[in-house]
Amino acid sequence: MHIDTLEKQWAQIVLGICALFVGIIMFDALIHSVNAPSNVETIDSAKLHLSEEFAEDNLGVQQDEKGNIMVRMVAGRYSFFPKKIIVPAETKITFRWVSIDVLHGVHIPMTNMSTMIVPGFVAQLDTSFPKPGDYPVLCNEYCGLGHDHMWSKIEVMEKDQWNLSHLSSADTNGVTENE
Ligand SMILES: [Cu+2]
Repeated sequence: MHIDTLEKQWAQIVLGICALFVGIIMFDALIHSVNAPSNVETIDSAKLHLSEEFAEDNLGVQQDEKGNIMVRMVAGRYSFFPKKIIVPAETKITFRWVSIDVLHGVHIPMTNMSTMIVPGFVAQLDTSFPKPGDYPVLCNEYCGLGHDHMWSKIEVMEKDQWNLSHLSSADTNGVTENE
């Protein structure tokens, strides 16, 4: 079969572009751990307050005996609850998000945190904050008239300081011990 030289060159350019895109996706997935959320877990969104895990007292930051940090958050029109949490920088943190009403999204700039929060499902993601500071938590799925105002804040502390504040102010700031 005869293929024109010019056509061959264009085919090579197209294949090259495809290879570049696949390369970028692989690089982000393997090096920056930017992956599609893969946790599938259901929950009754209408009964979150009655559920053991997402009852009000249980929200926010918790740390188990091994030192693993888990954050449980509820999204509802038009905020994320608890309104403010404090976590350490440069530490792996597991976030579990649920919605109390409609579809929401959560995006935290400078991290890999960007996922939908689908009612009826638990969105779980591991992330870490590169440096101390205030990080905005933004809803990136249109959820109603107040969507523009749907945001909250995560305060990220120096790793060493966080341990101290965690011990000294256990019951404030939404920081509690895990039973
Ligand atoms: Cu929203």
